[in-house]
Amino acid sequence: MKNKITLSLLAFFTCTTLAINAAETTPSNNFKKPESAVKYRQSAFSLMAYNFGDIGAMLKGKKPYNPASVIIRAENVAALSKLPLEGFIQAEGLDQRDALDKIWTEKAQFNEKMQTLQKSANLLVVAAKSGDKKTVQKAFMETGKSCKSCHDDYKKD
Ligand code: ASC
Repeated sequence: MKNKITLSLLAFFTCTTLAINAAETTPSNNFKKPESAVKYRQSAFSLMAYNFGDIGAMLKGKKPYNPASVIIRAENVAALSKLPLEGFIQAEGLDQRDALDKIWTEKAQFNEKMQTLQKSANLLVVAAKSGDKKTVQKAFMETGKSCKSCHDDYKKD
């Protein structure tokens, strides 16, 4: 009985702590003006494309394949993939650049796609650390698919 109570308490505190940590990972935004949000997300996407693109260049043989560089690039992509979502805000008269309006009416689906990107980028890090080029190739394609899936639905072409 005592053990059961201890376990329940432990489960309760663990869940509460996890919930608090999850809330901490999505800070409320600190943009001074709405345009800064657009700039922020576009910068994150640019940096992601640069780092992701370099893995692509190595996989395609456009430059020598360097497993240590792939790990660094993949870690950068994974960290950067957490950033853009914060920059998707709505404001009166804000030029949303290449973001389609339906992002706002389908925000839950959009958020989910951003999470899929984050998950695939995390798997790209795992793949990179395996040191196996074929595994990296597969994870790279999966991450690229996550990018494309969101572009197809939510990006002006
Ligand atoms: C890239 C890049 C993207 C994605 C996308 C994948 O290298 O800049 O936006 O991959 O093209 O389909």
